[in-house]
Amino acid sequence: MAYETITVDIKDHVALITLNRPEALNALNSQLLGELTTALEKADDSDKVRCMVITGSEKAFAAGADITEMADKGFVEMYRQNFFGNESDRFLRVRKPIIAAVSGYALGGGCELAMMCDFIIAADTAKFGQPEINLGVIAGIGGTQRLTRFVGKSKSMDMHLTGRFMDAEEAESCGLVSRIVPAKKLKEEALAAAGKIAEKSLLASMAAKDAVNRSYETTLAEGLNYERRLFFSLFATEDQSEGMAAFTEKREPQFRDK
Ligand code: CO8
Repeated sequence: MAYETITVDIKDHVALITLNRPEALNALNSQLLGELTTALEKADDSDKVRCMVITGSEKAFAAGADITEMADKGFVEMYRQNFFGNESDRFLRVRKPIIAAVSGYALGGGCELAMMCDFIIAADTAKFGQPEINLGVIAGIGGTQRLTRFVGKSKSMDMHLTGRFMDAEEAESCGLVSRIVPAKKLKEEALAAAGKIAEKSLLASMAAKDAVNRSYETTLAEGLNYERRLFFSLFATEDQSEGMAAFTEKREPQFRDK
């Protein structure tokens, strides 16, 4: 399928998806979100892909939802269309790991998109923000919920109420991003992290993603129970036997996703 607003490169079991609307700083419109979720679903289904990386340009990961697409809409249209809702739901059903590699602006829907990924690697130039308040609205694809879970109530309120931006250092110190790398090395570092993930058993990495995400949805006792069941279930896989045999035989494991 030919995409117009993203590019997709698959190499060494990693799908690199690059947001590509430079004229609008990668602002998210329906077409881009549709293409992005379709590309992720295809990667999720493909035997050639074991991890995905979503990135933007040096100046912007994504500067938010496309304001020009939303400006003239009314409540009824937004509600009937479930604006961005279907794409968000499809995104969250992707089971393989997704890394956000963020350089420059990740604002509004761009910050929310990064937070929907499994973890964020930030360039030292990254700027995160939820500036929707300046437009007379609020975040709409998870910002008030996810940012609060990442950084706590006080900082989340600060970001949503003042619309201020957070730099990479602050984002790392409060747990929004997993690591900071020099901007010039962002793609290389994100692909290296994805490559590491791609070496593991896909069954185990999917289970790890599932279990960590469950921690946001349930009580500690239920989450621990869920984790234990997934842990036990991995003992039905050849990859568990292989991983543990390789350790005792002091060699690299050959995972076969079985
Ligand atoms: N939407 C549309 N176009 C945009 C957007 C955007 N979010 N951001 C930037 N652009 C466009 C600009 O209009 C400009 O286009 P043109 O050259 O045709 O005038 C081009 O990108 C370059 O931008 P600037 O000239 O403004 O670049 P600067 O370097 O001066 O500034 C900023 C960069 C600070 C990022 C600035 O562009 C800005 O403030 N952008 C808007 C940021 C923003 O408010 N984001 C939140 C949008 S609302 C949102 O995300 C809601 C998400 C929830 C949706 C939920 C649905 C259920």
